[in-house]
Amino acid sequence: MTETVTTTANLNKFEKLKAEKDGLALKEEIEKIAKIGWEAMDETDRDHRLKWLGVFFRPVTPGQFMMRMRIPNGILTSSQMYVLGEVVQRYGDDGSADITTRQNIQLRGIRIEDLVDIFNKFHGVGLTTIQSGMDNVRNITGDPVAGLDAHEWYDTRELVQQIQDLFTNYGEGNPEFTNLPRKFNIAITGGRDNSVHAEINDLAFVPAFQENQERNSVTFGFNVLVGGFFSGKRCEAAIPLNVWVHPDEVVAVCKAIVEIFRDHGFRANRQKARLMWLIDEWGIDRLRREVEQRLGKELLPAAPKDEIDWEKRDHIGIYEQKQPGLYYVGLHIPVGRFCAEDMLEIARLAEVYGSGEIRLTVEQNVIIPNIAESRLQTFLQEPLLDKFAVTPGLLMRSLVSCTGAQFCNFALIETKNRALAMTKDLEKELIFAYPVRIHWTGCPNSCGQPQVADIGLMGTKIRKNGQTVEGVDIYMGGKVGKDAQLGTCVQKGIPCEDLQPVLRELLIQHFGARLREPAIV
Ligand code: SRM
Ligand code: SF4
Repeated sequence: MTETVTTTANLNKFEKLKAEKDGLALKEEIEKIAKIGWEAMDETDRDHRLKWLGVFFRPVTPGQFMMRMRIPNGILTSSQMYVLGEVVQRYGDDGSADITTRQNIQLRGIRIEDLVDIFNKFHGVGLTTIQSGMDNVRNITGDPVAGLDAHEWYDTRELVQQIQDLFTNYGEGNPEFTNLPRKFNIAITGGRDNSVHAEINDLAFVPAFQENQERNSVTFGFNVLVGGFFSGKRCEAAIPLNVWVHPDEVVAVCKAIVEIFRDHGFRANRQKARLMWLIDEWGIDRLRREVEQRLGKELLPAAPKDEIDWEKRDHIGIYEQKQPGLYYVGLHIPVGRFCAEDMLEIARLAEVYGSGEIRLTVEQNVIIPNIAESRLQTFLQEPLLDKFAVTPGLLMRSLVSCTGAQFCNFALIETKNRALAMTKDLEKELIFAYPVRIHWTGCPNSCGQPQVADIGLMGTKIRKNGQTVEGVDIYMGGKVGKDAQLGTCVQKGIPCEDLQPVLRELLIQHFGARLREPAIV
C-alpha cells in the first residue's frame, strides 16, 4: 500500500484513484456495498469508481443513484425494456428514465441496496451497464435504422456489437480498457445521412467506396475520422486519419486506436486528455503510422469522398422499411424523458405490433420497427401516441436537452423542464415552415450538443440587477448530415427569463417562422 501511494503521489486525483484501485474491482464488492448502504461506503468508491459499473452517485439526490446502460447501436428488445421499466417502477415518483444523446438509456432513483437484484435482472436479459462512465469507451452509436433502411450502404449493427464486446468483454468488464486517460466516443455510420453525428466522436467510421482501377472495381468500406470532442475547454470536429478500412478491419482499428490512446494519451491534465490533444502533439501522420504498426500492416489511404450525401433525417413519423410490407414508426419522446409506465407500454407496443425490437436515436427518441402495414392504423390509434407523437410540432420535434440541474451537479441551469415549457410557448406564438433543431445543454461540457444545433443554448450564470441568475450563451450555424459542421457562439449571457423573445426573433429572422395571427374575439 505504501509503495502504491509513493508511486501515485504525483498523479492527478483521477489518475491516482484509478492507479490505487480499478473501478471494475467494485464488481466483486457489490453485495457488500448493497449491504452497508451509500452512507457507509468509501467515498471514492461511491463518487467515482461505481461509475465503472454504470452507477452514478448524484449529489443533487443523494441516496438515489443514476444508472447508465450500454445500448449498442441504440437497439434493445422488449424484454430488456420491460426490465428497465420494472426497475424504475419500484421507485414510484422518484423513478424515471432518460434517453441520452448517445442512443442510450439512464435510469433514475436507484437505491444501492437493490443493486444485486438489479444486476441479476439485467444479466437475465443480456443488458449491461459496464464501463459506461468515467475513463472508458462510451456507448457506441450506429445508424438507428440500420438493417431497415433501403438506402443504407451498410448495416452497422453487428460491427457495433463486436466493438462493444471487445471493450467490455461481452458486457462482463475488460480490465485492458478500464484505465483510459479520459472518456472515448466511437460512432459508425452505414447510412447516407450521418445520423450519429460522426464528426463529434473521438473515432468515427463513415461510409466510403475505394476504387481499384486495375481491377475496375469498387469496394465498400469506411473512411476513418479521429479526434472529435466537446469539453468545457475546447470543442473540435473530428479530422480524417487518411485511412480507408474494409468493414472486416473496423474492430481491429478500434482496438489499435484505443490502445494507442490508453498507452500514449496525456494523463497529467484532465482538461487536455482527449485524443485530439495527442493528435496535436504527434500530428496525424504519426498517429496513422502507430496504428499501422499495431496492426502490423499498411493501411489504404482514405477514399476520395465520403458517401454521406443526404440531409440528416430525424426518423420521427412513419416510414417504409426495406423489408416489403413492413414499417418503422418514430415516436417523439419530449426531451427524452419517460416514466416506468411509458417504458412498459413501449415494450408492449413493440411486442404486439412489431417484432419486439425497440430503437433509440441520438435525438433522444424511440423507433418501433417491423410493424406490418395491416397493423399500422390500429397502432396509430394507441393512446400512448397522444403522449409520444408521430407528428409533433415542428419546434418540439427536434428539441434535445441534456439532464441539467434537476439531477446533474455540473449544471449551471435547469434544462429539460425549461426547454419543454419554452418550446410549447414558442409553438403557441409562431407558425413554422420546417423543423428547427434547438439543443439545450446545462453547462459547457456540452452533453446536449449545442454545437450541432440550428440554435444551441449553453447554460451559464450571469449577473442581472445585481443578482446571479441562470442564463444561456447562444450557438448557431451547426450543420448536421452531409457537410456537417459545428456551430459557434453568437450571443453571450442572455438571462433565461428574457430568452423567449430572443428565440422568437431568431426563429423569425433566420428560420422562416411567422407570428400567429392574434385570435379575433
Ligand atoms: Fe456528458 C459528464 C450526462 C453525452 C460531454 N455527462 C457528464 C455527467 C456524467 C456529469 C455528472 O457526473 O453529473 C452527466 C450525468 C448527468 C446525469 O445525471 O444524467 C452527463 N452526457 C450526459 C447525457 C446523459 C446527456 C443527455 O441528457 O443525453 C449523455 C449520456 C451519453 C451516454 O449515454 O453515454 C451525455 N456528454 C455527452 C456528450 C454528447 C455525445 O457523446 O455525443 C458529450 C460531448 C461529446 C464529447 O464527450 O466529446 C458529453 N459529459 C461531457 C463532459 C465533457 C468531456 C470532456 O472531455 O471534458 C463531461 C465532464 C467530464 O467528463 O469531465 C460529461
Ligand atoms: Fe450535466 Fe453539463 Fe452534461 Fe448537462 S452538459 S448533463 S449540465 S455535465
